[in-house]
Amino acid sequence: DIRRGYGGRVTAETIPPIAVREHTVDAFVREFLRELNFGQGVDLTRASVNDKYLAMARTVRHYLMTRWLSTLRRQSELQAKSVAYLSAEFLLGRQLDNALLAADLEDIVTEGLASLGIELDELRQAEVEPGLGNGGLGRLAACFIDSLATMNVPCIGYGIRYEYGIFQQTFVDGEQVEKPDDWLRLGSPWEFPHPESAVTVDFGGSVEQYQDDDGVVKRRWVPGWSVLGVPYNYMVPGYESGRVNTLRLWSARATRAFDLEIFNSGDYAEAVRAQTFAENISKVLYPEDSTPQGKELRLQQQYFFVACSIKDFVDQVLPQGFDLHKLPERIVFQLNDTHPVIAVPELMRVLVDEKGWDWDDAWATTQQCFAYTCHTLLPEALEVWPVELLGRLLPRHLEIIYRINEEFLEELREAYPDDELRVRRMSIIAEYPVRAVRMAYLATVAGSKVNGVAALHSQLLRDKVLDDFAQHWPEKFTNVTNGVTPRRFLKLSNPGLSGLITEAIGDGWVTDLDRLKGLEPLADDAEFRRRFREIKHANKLRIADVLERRDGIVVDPETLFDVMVKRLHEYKRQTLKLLHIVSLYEQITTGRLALADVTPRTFAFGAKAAPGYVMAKQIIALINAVGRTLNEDTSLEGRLRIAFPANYNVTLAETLIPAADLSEQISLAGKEASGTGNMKFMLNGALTIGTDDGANVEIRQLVGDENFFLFGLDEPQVAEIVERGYQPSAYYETNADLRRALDLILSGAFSGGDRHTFEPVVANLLHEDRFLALADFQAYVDAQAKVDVAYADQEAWTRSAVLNVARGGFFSSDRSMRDYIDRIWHTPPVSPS
Ligand code: F58
Repeated sequence: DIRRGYGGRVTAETIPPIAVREHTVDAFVREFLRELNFGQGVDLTRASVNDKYLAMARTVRHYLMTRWLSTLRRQSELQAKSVAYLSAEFLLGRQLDNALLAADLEDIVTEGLASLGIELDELRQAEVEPGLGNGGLGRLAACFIDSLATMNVPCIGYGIRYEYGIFQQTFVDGEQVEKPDDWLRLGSPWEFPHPESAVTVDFGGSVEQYQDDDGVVKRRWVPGWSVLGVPYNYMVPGYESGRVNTLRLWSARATRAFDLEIFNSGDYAEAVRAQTFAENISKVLYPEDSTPQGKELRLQQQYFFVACSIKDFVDQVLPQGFDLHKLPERIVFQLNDTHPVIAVPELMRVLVDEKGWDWDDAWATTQQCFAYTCHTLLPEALEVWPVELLGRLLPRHLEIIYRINEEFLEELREAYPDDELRVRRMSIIAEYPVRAVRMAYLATVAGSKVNGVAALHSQLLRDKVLDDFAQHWPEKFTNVTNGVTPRRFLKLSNPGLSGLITEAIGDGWVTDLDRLKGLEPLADDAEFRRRFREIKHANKLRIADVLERRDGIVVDPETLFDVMVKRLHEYKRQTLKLLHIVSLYEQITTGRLALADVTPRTFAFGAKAAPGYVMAKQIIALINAVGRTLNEDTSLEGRLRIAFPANYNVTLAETLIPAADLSEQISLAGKEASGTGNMKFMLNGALTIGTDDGANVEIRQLVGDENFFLFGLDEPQVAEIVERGYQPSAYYETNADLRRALDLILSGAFSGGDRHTFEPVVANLLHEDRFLALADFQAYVDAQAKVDVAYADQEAWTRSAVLNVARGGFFSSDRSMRDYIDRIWHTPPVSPS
C-alpha cells in the first residue's frame, strides 16, 4: 500500500511499533532539525535559543517515548500494585539533563549540536526550572519518583500544575522582593496536556437526605459549583531501568456548564469572571514554608487535586468493572504531609455515596489505602481547618469527618474508660480557639502507617507530637529516613567527582549507592586525595563563574567554602551563623584577632523567606547588610566574604553544593524533621558542622564523630532549658564576644549608623529567642574554631571529606524507597518487559 508506506490494512497487529529512535548522531541531528522546522516553524539560521532548546527537548523526549508507552501498556496488562504519591508539591528542577541521562544521549547530543554550531550548554541555560515546591518536602517528592522509576516500581505522582511556582526572589537594597515565577512563559516542552480527559470536581452546596430504591435513608452532596481538572502528564524516566513512570499534575479550568449558565443569562463579563475564578485554583503555589495560613484557596487546591486524582485512578487507571474491594491490592495513596489528607473523606464519599457501600466496609477499605508521612515537629506547622470553612466548601466531607471522629472516640472510650481527658486530646476535632479539623490526627486515624522522616524525628513523633496515638497503635508508627537521588545530586551535578568515583569503583554506585563504601580505602591514598581536592577546587571555580555571571558576586576559590542553603526560618538559625561572622569581624576590627589567624572563608547563603514572615525578611536584610560591609572592607583583605545570591533554587544548588567544604546544619535540636540538603553536601564531600538534629544524627553515626563537627544542646537538654524558663539575655550578659557582636549590630555598623534598622532582630534574640540561638552560640563558635584547625591540615581534611562520600550511600532515595516498600507499601518492582 503506497499511501501507507507498508503493506496491507491497518489493524492492531499491523500497526508498526512507534519508531525506536536510532542512537546515532545523524539520527539525532535529523530529528532535531525536523522538530525545529516542523515543531517550531523556524529554520536553523533564524532559530532563537528558545526555539533550539524546545526543539532539542522534544527530540530528547521522543527517545524516551517508547519506554513510556510500553511502561503504560505493561502496567495496564499486569495491574501490579502501584504507589500513588499525593503531594501538593513536586520541586523537579530542570528536566533536560536528567532526560539526557535517562535516554543515554549526552554524548550524541553534544556532538550532534556541535556539528550544527550549537553549544549544548547554551540550550541548558534556556530551561526555566519548574519550581513547583517550597523546599525540602517538594524536592523529596521529586527524588522519590526518580528512585521509583529507576527501581522499576509502578508509581503515579499526583499534584498540581501551578501556573506560578515559588516566587522569584530579588534583593532591592538588601531586602527581599518577590516576583511572580512565570515559568510557562516560553512554553514547557516536557508536559503532555490532556484536556479531553478533564474531570469535574465539585465544591460548596449542601447535603440532602433521600431514600434509596430500597427505602433506606441516605445522605448525598448537592454541590454548589464545580471546576474542571485538566491533567498534564510528565515523564519520570528511570535511570537504566527502561521504565518511564508518570507524574500527573492537574490544572483548573472552568466547566462549560458553569460559564454557559451565566452566559445564557447574558452577562458576558460575569462568564469571564467565572472562568478566572475557576482557574485561580491552580494559579499559584503558596509560598509558605512552615506555618499554614488556613486560606480558603489553599483548601480548594488541596481538595481539587486529590479529588481529580482519586477519580482518575478509579475511572481511568483501573480497568472497567474493577471490584473496588480489591483496591488495597492495587494502590496505596501516600499522603505527603497533611496537604492531601482531604483524600480520606473523599474516598469514603465515593465508596459510600457514589458506590453505595455500607460505612464499615468503606472504612475498612479506606484505611488500607492510605499511609501518612509527617514532615515537621513545629506545632504551629500542623494543619488545622476551621469547621466553618470546611463545612462551607465541602459540607459532605465535614459530615464524613465527624462520623469518622465519632466512631474513633467511641473506640477510645472503650479502650480508656476512665480517661476522658485523653479521649478529648485525641479528638480529630479541636474545640479551641475555633472548632477545627486536625488534619494530622485525621491522617493518623485513617492511615495504615504513619512515618517520620529521620530516626530522631520519628522518635519525637512517637514521644511528643503524636504520643497518644503511638500508645494506642504502636505498630502503626514507623520511620523512613529521607534520601536524595544520586542521579541528580551527584552524577549530574558533580561530573568531576562522579568520574573519579567511577574510575575507582566502577559505575554501579549510580543505582547502588552503598557501593561508595568501596572508596573508604582510598581515603588513605595520597594521589586519590590530591585528585579529590583538585575536583573540589574546579567546582569552586565553576561556582565562582556562575555567581559572577548570575549575580555579579565575586568569590575567591582559594578560600574555605562555608555554605548554608535552605529556607529562611528562625528554627534553622541563619542568625547563629551570622552572629559567628559578626563576632569574627568585631574581633578583627578591634584588633583582638589578627588577620593572619583568620582562615579565609567564603560564607555562602541561599534562602527565601515566606513573603509574610516579617522576621525572616529582616534576617535576610541583615545578612545582606553584614555582607555588604564585610565585602567592602578592604582591611579584611578578602579573608571574610559573604556571598548571598538571590533566588536560591534547585539549579543553583546543583552547582553550589559540589563546591562546598563545610555544610551548615545548625537548626535547634528537635526542630528540623530531617533535612535533605545535609545529605547532598555529604555525598559531595563537604564536612558537616551541625547539631544533633534530624538526619544529622544518622550522618554523624555513619561518618564518625571524628569526621563531623557536632555542637550544641541536644533535644532533651533543650526541653529541660525551656521547661526551666529560658533567659536569652543571661547569655548576652555573660558572654563578652556574643555581647560585642550583638552590640555591633545594634550600633548601626551595618545600617549606615541607623540604630533602629536591625533592632527588632536583636531584640527578638535578646528577649525571646524561641530557638535558643544565644544558648548555642559559644558551642558553635568553638566548633568553628575546630573547623579552622582541621582545615589547616588539608590532607586530613580531604581524608574526612572522602570518608563522608564513602559513608553516604545510606542517604540514597533508592534506599528510602526500599524502606517504604518494605515497611509501608508492599509494592514489588515489576520488570519492564
Ligand atoms: C521539610 N518540610 C522539613 N515543608 O522541614 C525537612 O526537615 C525535611 O527534610 C523535608 O521536609 C523532607 O522531609 C517542608 O519542606 C514544607 O515546605 C511545607 C510546604 C507547605 C506549607 C507547610 C510547609
